[in-house]
Amino acid sequence: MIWNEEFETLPREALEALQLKRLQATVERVYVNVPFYKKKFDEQGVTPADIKSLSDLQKLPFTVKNDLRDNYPFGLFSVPMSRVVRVHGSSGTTGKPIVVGYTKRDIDTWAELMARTLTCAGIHRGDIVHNAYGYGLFTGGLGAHYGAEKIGASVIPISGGNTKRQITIMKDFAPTAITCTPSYLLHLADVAKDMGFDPAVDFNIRAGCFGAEPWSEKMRDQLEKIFNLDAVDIYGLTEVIGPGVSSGCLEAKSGLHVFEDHFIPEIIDPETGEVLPDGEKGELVFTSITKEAFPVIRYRTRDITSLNPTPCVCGRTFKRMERITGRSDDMLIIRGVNVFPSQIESVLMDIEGIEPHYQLIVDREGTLDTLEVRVEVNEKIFSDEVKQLESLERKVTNDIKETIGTTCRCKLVEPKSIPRSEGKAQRVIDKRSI
Ligand code: DLL
Repeated sequence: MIWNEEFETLPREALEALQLKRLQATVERVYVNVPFYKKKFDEQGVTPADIKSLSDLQKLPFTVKNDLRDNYPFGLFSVPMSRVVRVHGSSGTTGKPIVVGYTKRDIDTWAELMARTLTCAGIHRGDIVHNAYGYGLFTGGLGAHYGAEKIGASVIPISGGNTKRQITIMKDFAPTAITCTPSYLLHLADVAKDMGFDPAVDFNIRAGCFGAEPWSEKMRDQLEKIFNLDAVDIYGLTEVIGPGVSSGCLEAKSGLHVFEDHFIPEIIDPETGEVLPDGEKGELVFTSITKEAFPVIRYRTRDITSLNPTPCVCGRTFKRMERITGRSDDMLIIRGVNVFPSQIESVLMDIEGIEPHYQLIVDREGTLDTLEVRVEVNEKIFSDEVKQLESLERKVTNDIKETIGTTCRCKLVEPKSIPRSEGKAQRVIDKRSI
């Protein structure tokens, strides 16, 4: 099922005409209302009147996260505070959070986009949605909440944390759908098992929208099996709106449809800023074309993916972005080799006896980078003979070397010894930067 048939299946030509109209209005809006954009456009020698076609977007300068920090907290808002009905933010790893604002219409737009997203995952009126994304400044909780209400589902606004209570509620309220980070779903499964439940049998959940962090196809298979549900990948970021920027679909489970009537995606070479053709991998850039309070122009997400314009079996005409392999700032460079944590995850998920809980510890010995892969094994293997553990460690090391081309040290650890997350998992500890 498609939530908004009219827009989600627009033929390309009509979609592009709509995008151009909306882009022109947005560029005009920020030029007039946000001194930061006016200054940047003036420096680049471009005015709103220069945007005559979609390809003219390339004349506009990029916006980066530091621009948001420099204008903290409300400097990039393009409406007066009296029209802002909500703010959200994201903390990131350094310094102050970045702050974004929404008008009443922006909140409605966002609810519409999340209604589309939930529908993409096969969630409808009549479903009971266990919403375990965090409520608060983070966009996950309230984003999914408004979308679920819009489609007429019954929302359990459980937020993250207090995991045992979540399991009891999952049993008693019998939700049919769940929304949370993939790593939290894993944690929910473990706690449920500890409490004596089999998530595939004892719960009623058949669908879920998972995102906010990178996860692999292998992890999808595993989560689907553990809970006996269909798992759809959903993507978004605070700066652009929150979740609801793109969504996988139940029919194809291959790539995420970018809601292009609201956001124009581009893929650029992160080094040169040059726009790359569809199919090529690079950094994802978004321009929002309907937002009022906090439009962004050519915002560099740092997320690495490619765009696929081929039609999808689900009937949606929007381009699909490939599953995010990682952020360019999460990409580890180990002795000159580029490594994404999700590549290592894929290798680990293929090995019998290995649990999907891992952490990568990067350090430096002298001038040499070191990578330690700490990963849990199941109870049975852990209590096996030392020899068995050693041979499994060798297998992990070899498989990783074969896939990513770099040598790591593998440390198999006891079940439940890697810290669990209630939101985004911390997969990498890079001691080189401490
Ligand atoms: O994580 C918004 C969100 C909430 C998305 C709930 C999906 C579900 P931020 O906290 O600003 O916003 O983090 C955005 O998270 O730039 C990506 O690096 C990463 N990310 C989000 N979704 C995915 C995904 C929310 N499906 C940053 N796959 C983004 C991989 C993702 N990475």
